Amino acid sequence: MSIEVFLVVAPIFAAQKQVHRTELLGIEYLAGSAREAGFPFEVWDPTIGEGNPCGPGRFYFGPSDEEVEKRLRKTTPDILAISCHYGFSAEKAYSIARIAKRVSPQCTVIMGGLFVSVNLSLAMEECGEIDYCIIGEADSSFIELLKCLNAKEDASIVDGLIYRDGNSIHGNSIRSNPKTSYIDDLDALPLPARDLVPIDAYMNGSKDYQLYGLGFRPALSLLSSRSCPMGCSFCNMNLVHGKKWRPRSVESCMEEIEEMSKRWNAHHVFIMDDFWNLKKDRAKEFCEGIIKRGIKIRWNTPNGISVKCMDQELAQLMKRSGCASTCIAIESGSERVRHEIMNKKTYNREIYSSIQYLSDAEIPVVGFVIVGMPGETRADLEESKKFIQKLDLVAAVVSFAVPFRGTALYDQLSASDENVFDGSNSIDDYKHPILVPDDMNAQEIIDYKSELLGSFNGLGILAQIERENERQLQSA
Ligand code: B12
Ligand code: SF4
Repeated sequence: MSIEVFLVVAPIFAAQKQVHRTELLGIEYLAGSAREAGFPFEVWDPTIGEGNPCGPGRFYFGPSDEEVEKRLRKTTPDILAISCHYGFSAEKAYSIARIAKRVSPQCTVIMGGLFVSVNLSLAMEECGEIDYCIIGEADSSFIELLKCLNAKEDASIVDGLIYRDGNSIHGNSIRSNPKTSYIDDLDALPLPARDLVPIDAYMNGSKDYQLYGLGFRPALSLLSSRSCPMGCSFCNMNLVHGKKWRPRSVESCMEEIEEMSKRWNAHHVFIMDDFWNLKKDRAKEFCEGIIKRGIKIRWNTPNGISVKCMDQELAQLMKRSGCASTCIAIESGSERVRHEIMNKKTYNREIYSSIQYLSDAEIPVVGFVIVGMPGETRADLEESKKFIQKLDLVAAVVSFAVPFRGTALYDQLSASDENVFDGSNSIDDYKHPILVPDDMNAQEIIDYKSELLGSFNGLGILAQIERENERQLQSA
């Protein structure tokens, strides 16, 4: 008999009672690999549903301690796996680990996700009840650890594993193996195990996740490649997925999309890649695949696509294959800010022409913009605004810069201030400017953001397009 795994999604906090939902691909991938290796796997996502008020303008999405205890007494797992991405979830994740050990001291607690990948041994230092952590992409390493635990063998050779020397719960000697290997052949992984998660809640919950008015429903998410080689100074995605872009074959993506449509009756696919169009020819093949197979699906790219790899042919193929809208990572309309501050080597002409190709293909474009990077000046922001306002966008999504741990931005700021606020208390943190240019004040940057947001009135247009697309899908 194999050991049984119970995976819990760490609770989250938000400023509103309802948060947008999409499926959690990382967990579905882990569940698929565990099943293939023969380990019974159960998932509990207690963040689904409405949040409970927990302070002024603050809502908690997660279970009470009593609910956790009840659930763990009922499930009695051999392994409690906790998925924790965000700093604001960590304390609650620790509480779940503590309850698990109280209910069943022999239960092994494993934590993974972005939080561990960024903070390494911190979770095990702060919570003695966590036995192991795994850094980064864990599809292989998690299964290796399960195999070792199942066979009661030494696990200390597992790539990216953080463990306690001597296996004492409160042992101080924490060791860690660096994360060195990433999965090159993504086609070899089982498809995300959508049947092991509350998929209806994710598919229909996406109605709240309108992605700036662009999401249809029911919707599922696809990861056609992992990682991105760009290295922007504000991004820490590579701590989970490494720096090398790794694509799946177009064939395998088409099989998954077909399954999404036929088995799950999805009407829409969110392409969640970090750099979907890194190889232009592959992106074209991807669109042609949908067209040739006649898959009736709409799709979009909520994570943004790159302006570096776009041309007229690709934009036209995107449209013909059902691309309903797209987000473009502009970040700043000032080349100086992008190149010297953000380490983003894109050019204004690339931004301009990509948006033109997409608009000509009648694909609505939303632009992502970040404001308040250290070293950015009022003049940069003015230049940026002028450039962005001239672009053919239906909407702009303007975010205040956040120095996430593990980014070059965080390292730069922490070199002179050891208490850099990394925005890890709550999602609400991202709603206020954390960094303000030297020659501006916080209110000015808030006003700047509002003005830029107000420059485009496309959300109404997007809602109309959404209704029209749904009508077409239903009559198809
Ligand atoms: C899809 C996505 C979302 C989705 C779903 C999030 C989720 N929980 O999966 C939604 C839209 C909800 C979302 C929201 C947000 N997101 Co988000 N999101 C992503 C994105 C683009 C992809 C995640 C993904 O599916 N990856 C693919 C899978 C395969 O990887 P994975 O989930 O990391 O899982 C692997 C490992 O982490 C590990 N693992 C995961 N769980 C476990 C558990 C165990 C036990 C083990 C051993 C291993 C393990 O193994 C998995 C398989 O290899 C990432 C960027 C990225 N590329 O990672 C940003 C990212 C994680 N998000 C980010 C942010 C900031 C947010 C928001 C705070 C944005 C906002 N301002 O509101 C919100 C808050 C989320 C919330 N409400 O909790 C930042 C995080 C930065 C940080 N904090 O350091 C990222 C890195 C984007 C970026 N470039 O800045 N997000
Ligand atoms: S292009 Fe996007 S995913 Fe790649 S490093 Fe920059 S922000 Fe991160």
